[in-house]
Amino acid sequence: MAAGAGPGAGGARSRSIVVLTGAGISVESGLPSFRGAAGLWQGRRLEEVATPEAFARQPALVQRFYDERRRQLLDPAIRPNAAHLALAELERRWPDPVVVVTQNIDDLHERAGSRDLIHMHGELLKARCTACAAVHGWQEDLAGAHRCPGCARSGCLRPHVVWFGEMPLELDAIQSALESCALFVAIGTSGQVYPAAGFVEAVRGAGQAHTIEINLEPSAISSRFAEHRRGSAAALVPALVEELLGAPAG
Ligand code: BJW
Repeated sequence: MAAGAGPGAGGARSRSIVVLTGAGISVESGLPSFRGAAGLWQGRRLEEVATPEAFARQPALVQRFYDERRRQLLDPAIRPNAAHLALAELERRWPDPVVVVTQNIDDLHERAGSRDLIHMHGELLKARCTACAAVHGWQEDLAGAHRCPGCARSGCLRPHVVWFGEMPLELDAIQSALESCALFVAIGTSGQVYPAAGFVEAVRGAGQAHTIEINLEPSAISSRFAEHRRGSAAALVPALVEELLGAPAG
């Protein structure tokens, strides 16, 4: 059980919750993970397409990778699953902040209703101008000639995502949420990509928070968590949320 994280537990201490999500939470919505059997794209490893160097070398190929994923995300069949919905319900009903830090670039958390949400690796439905740095909502393919709606230069738009070697977004806000939380839950992430893989260590270093990993299988950092729940996110996250919301106050 999530020690100290039940409503009312811990006296005046914050009972805020930080949830880190990875590709595994969206698998049951129909979006593939990166490192599973189906996680390759045209026989390429993610590291071959998700770097600034790859984009400089083969921009059309990298744009195509994201264009395909954007089209898939916009397919009406892709919808938030029970895990996304349960986290949104937790945020609505929990008396203290519930911050979802997602490594995912899909928009399934916001569609489910999460509002206190950080997309640390960017968002697929946004494009960024490499000339003026403006970020724009974007639903079309980026391959081909587009003008930046801000500065009107053409050929400067790239997906608003964080590639290997680039700085993840909102790290200061994430760090302060990690330092003050009473419960940290990591859902569906392989623990192979930093700095996200180091968050559990930051939480442990800060003191009192309970830590839970939810995953089909042990991740690369499982040993750093106090509690492990093995199984699918769509089954286990609603169960955890029900447990938390049902915990007696006081
Ligand atoms: C289920 C499930 C179900 C399946 N239910 N579970 C320290 C040590 C070593 C290296 C580094 C280090 N610090 C930095 C680095 C370098 C690098 C890095 O980590 N490299 C590693 C490969 C070693 N990191 C970076 O370059 C980062 N930048 C950076 O560090 O800047 C400098 C800095 C320094 C100091 C402090 C702060 C910053 C940037 C990383 C950017 C990652 N970008 C990508 C692409 C984003 C765009 C896109 O989506 O295309 O982000 S890579 C890719 O991996 C994507 C994901 O968000 C990320 C993590 O993947 P995730 O979510 O874990 O997915 P999977 O597929 O790996 O795992 C799925 C899991 O779900 C599995 O465990 C399944 O079992 C499980 N699962 N179905 C429950 N139904």
